[in-house]
Amino acid sequence: MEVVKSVCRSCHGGCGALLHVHEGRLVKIKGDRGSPLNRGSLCPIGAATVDLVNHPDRLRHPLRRTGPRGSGQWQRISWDEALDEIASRLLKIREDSGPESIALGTGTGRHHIRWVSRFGHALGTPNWCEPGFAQCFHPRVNTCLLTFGDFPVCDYTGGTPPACILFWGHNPIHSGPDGETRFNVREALKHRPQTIVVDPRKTELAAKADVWLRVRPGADDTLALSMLNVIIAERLMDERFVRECTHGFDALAAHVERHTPERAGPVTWVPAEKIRAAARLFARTRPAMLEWGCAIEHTPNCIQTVRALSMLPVLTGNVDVPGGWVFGARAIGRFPSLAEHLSPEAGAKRLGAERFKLLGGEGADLPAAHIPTLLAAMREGKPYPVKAFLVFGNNTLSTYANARLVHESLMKLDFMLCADLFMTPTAELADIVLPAAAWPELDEIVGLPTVAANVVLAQRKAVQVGECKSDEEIFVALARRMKLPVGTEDVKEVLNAQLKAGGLGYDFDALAERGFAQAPLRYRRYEQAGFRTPTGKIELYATRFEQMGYPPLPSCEEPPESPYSAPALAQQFPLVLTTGARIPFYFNSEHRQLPKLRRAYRDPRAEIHPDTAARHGIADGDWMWIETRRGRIRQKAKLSEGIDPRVISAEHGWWFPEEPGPEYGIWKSNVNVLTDNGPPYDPQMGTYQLRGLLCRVGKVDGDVRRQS
Ligand SMILES: Nc1nc2c(c(=O)[nH]1)N[C@H]1C(S)=C(S)[C@@H](COP(=O)(O)OP(=O)(O)OC[C@H]3O[C@@H](n4cnc5c(=O)[nH]c(N)nc54)[C@H](O)[C@@H]3O)O[C@H]1N2
Ligand SMILES: Nc1nc2c(c(=O)[nH]1)N[C@H]1C(S)=C(S)[C@@H](COP(=O)(O)OP(=O)(O)OC[C@H]3O[C@@H](n4cnc5c(=O)[nH]c(N)nc54)[C@H](O)[C@@H]3O)O[C@H]1N2
Ligand code: SF4
Ligand SMILES: [Mo]
Repeated sequence: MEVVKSVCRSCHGGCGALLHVHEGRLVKIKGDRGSPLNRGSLCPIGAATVDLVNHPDRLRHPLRRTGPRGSGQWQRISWDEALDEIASRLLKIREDSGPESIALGTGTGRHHIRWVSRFGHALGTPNWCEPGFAQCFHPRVNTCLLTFGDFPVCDYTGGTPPACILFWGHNPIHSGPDGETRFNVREALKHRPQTIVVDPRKTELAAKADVWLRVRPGADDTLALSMLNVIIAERLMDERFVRECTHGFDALAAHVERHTPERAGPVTWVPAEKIRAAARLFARTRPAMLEWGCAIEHTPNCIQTVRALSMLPVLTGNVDVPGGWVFGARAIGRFPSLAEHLSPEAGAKRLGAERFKLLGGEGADLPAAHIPTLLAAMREGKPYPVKAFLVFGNNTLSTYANARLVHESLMKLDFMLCADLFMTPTAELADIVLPAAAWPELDEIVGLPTVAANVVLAQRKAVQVGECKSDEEIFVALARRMKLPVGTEDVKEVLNAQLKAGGLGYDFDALAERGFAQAPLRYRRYEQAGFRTPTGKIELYATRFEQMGYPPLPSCEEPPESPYSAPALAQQFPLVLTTGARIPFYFNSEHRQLPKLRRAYRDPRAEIHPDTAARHGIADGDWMWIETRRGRIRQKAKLSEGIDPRVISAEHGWWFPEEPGPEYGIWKSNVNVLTDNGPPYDPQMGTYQLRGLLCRVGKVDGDVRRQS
């Protein structure tokens, strides 16, 4: 038995993992006790890796569609045939319609995410996208890069435990994204910090919190501004830090004066005294950290919500201190993105970039295209046609808002390619499907926490499954087949270039031997260097925002679909719907085909208050329908005293691999049948609304499994 030291990538994670290989087959996975991120633990998803890798339904060779798009008729082809066909189709489309008519898509934080835009740059197209770009994490990253000069992360590894943690729209003990693994959070909780939780559901964290603010979904901006109001009005700030390290405090103070908890209470559904209690507790307990999640990025006021929240640790002096928010070592070098090969004219064609500068323009760290604009270009050919879509690890029909419209858009394509581990309802729409390698089948490096990169880990190829290739290898093979002038180096060369630029002193093989390398954390770096912003300070008043024509101070804005912004609609759809709260058994739309996980969690569930359920004759475990203006789906009712009687929380990512293709039940329980991808969008980022929508519910009669 061979044991390969690697790193789990079944989530954004990075848990150290020991892969046990027998006769070329993965037979066991164990957590690596030596890893600083998990100290030997694995979550249920990571523990199911052997079943994932060896699953009988894995795609094992390339496929070509033989019937009409979406007919589910496929024929096995060789890699040579697949690469030839893809190369010739893409070269023809590029010649006829321009490189920008070819778009690329990928999924959240995948190992190959930067390779996607790299391949786009080599091809000459600025249009690549990821459903988490405008909706998840990158709003936080780009906002902080512009106003802090760097991206702060929670300090779990420096030896000083936090005295207070504010969990806002984030449930990291289940989701643990971006290398701030659930295990580090649980470890910190053992030191019994004060905790504040801002969540519409009574989660495990909320139930144990010192203060729980049961916010109305979508009202986080108003709540955050009222907490800033309390901290400033009651002079709870770290006066020295604010004076020496921030820019624009007086303007902010004047700006939030009217946002009192008393005004925020009725709109946020949080009593004013609770808001005051939370603000006081956070400001008086140091060191404190903010654990923020994607819930704050799921409304069209995403960026200003992020802005307001980011100021809580700043005003209270919890930045760049042990046990608070810290900046990373960035021990992984810049990825060779080949962006320099994209001409300014080609770059200017990036869809949505001109309007949404934090997503695709000068305010973006990694500029991406705006998904609703891209889909419209597929459907309507405006502002120019998008004819090809190359999808590398994304179940588009499941995770993009307004799934019916997404389907209509994809059906209009001339050419679609999908690389995935499994046949999905999205892959069924492709012309060619490629078998992608899962994480134990490829070499990569990852720096965690994401952006901060205090730890650099090596992911190592332990096994080969069928004819699967890593996405990285596919890009290199395609670039070579298309005879592109750049992007043709071996994968290892690219990994080594990054490691060299990171300055840790290891090449890939040396790092792989060790498993990981850790850079020491340093605090109070600003005392020497200041902050990398135009004013050298953390910008409460954002000068870069002002230059780009965006509000320099955070504002609140009711989501377009809410009981207050759309009262007439609320007559018909009286309940507030939030979507996507993570569960520990699945990663977004993945893993429903793994028997162990499916036994632990068989069906989609939506949380509902018992009084609301009773009014509709719904009992715990009953199938209920949930309906918005866009459509209707079914999930099982999970009765919960903790949720507001006016709120429903439905799960995302559901389809049923056990049901017949090509649809695999994608229209039954897919929460994105209910969401909208139309305007208004966040003016800076192009974000659409996934939380705080209007819905109604009812009991499903009869046997739901027989209904289509
Ligand atoms: N309504 C609603 N919608 C949401 C959310 C929500 O909360 N509510 N959350 C949003 C957020 S935050 C995000 S980030 C997105 C996530 O959305 P995505 O990142 O698109 O997630 P998935 O659709 O699960 O896509 C993962 C696909 O990649 C495949 N895959 C896994 N590993 C590999 C690999 O190594 N290579 C390749 N080629 N394929 C691989 C999987 O089999 C799966 O089909 O969803 C968004 N959508
Ligand atoms: N096991 C597992 N882990 C995952 C994922 C997964 O699918 N499964 N997905 C990964 C991805 S892509 C991401 S982005 C992260 C996301 O992980 P998190 O950032 O933790 O996001 P969620 O779990 O979607 O939502 C966090 C909490 O926000 C609450 N919430 C819902 N609506 C609102 C609201 O309007 N305001 C506030 N304040 N709270 C609200 C929910 O009840 C939930 O408890 O997790 C990653 N990790
Ligand atoms: S938390 Fe993520 S990285 Fe860790 S074992 Fe689970 S899936 Fe793997
Ligand atoms: Mo995400």
